[in-house]
Amino acid sequence: MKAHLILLSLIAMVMHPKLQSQTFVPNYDESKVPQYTLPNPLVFENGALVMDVSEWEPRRAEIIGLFGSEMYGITPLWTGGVHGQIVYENTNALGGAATMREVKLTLKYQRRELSFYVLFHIPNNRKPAPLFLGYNFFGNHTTTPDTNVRITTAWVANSPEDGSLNHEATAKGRNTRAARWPYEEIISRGYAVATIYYGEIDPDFDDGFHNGVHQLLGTRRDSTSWASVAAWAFGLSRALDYIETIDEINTDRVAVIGHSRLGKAALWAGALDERFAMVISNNSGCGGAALSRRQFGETVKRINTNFPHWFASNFKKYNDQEHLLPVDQHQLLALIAPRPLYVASAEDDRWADPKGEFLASLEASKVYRFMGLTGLPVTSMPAINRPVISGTIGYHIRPGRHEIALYDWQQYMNFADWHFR
Ligand code: GTR
Repeated sequence: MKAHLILLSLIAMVMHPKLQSQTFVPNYDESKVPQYTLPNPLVFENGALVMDVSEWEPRRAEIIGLFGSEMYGITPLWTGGVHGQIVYENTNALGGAATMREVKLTLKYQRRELSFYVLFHIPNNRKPAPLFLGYNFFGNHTTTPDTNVRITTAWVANSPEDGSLNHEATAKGRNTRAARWPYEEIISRGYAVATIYYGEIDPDFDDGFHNGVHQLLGTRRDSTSWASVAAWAFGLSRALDYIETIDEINTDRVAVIGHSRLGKAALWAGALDERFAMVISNNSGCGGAALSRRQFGETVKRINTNFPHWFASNFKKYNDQEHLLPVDQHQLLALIAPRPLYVASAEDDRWADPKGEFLASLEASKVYRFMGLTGLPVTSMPAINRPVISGTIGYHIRPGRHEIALYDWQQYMNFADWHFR
């Protein structure tokens, strides 16, 4: 009996996700990448070829359906309202170069409401201005020294350096993430920029979908219901609903941008919502721009174990079974076509699989070329610090770690100058 119990507790220990993640050894050896065949974005599920550009739309819908049911979950149709209220404005920000504005957006659906805050910087000398829209990780107040910018009251990940303890943000976090938001540089180049704290849309823990937009829309979790990445993507579209009403913004020139998990959200937002004129993925990795089938660095099983709320529960079917996935991430990138797309990697960010991000971009190029566009204008991975910006798909790999740096922003603005000229 005793031996029985010991055996049972041993099995329970081995099955425990924490322990499993401790024993996970990521593959960083290119020679150990398995052989794989990628699904062809230009072949329908019934095997028929996509013959001309007019057939891309139905094929695109098919791919969106597969990503929805098998990976990100299916985003419900939005029939609610979006109401904006300016809560703070400084028309003389950044030495007079910009108007800084904080807007409280309230989503109304049936009798429920959810509010979140968008922090804008808009150049005073260029109107309407093209805009970069992206989430931040620790609250809008962490992107600026301005003490008028509200400290988020939403759940935040604990991060002593960002002043967040017990899942609450504090004034200590003010300006800690300014390096990720080079406002002065962005404004001086004639772009507007807007950011939102992602946790106000859906808190980043496994809450059984009882908070954020899941709660707003009354979602019950089942195998295909939209999970957190999809919820964050949805929030970007609702912010765009409001942005479209602002005269100072050129609403045909809105780029959606995101780093890491927020890069995954930016890609899915850009895939679903064609109003985004450009999509930028910074180190988005597994579940973002990197090919799942390579199993290099973070894998499907590892991401589903560590972050069980990011993807639809159906995605767990593909733990250690990447070859069975009906889609891979090059198809996510292809959904952006014909709009410009930029994918960026960092040399030391092996966890996000830089090569897998590059190869997905290269494969997605086939759809761009099918449309008569260049896609990625190179066939092999560019050297470090040799950004490729002259195609419809841009790519760079820079030295250093998993981060969004000024260098990355500079390339995105060069790419935007090229396409938004
Ligand atoms: C990691 C996760 C990545 C990436 C990253 C981030 O822990 O494994 O997929 O999303 O977090 O968002 O910083």
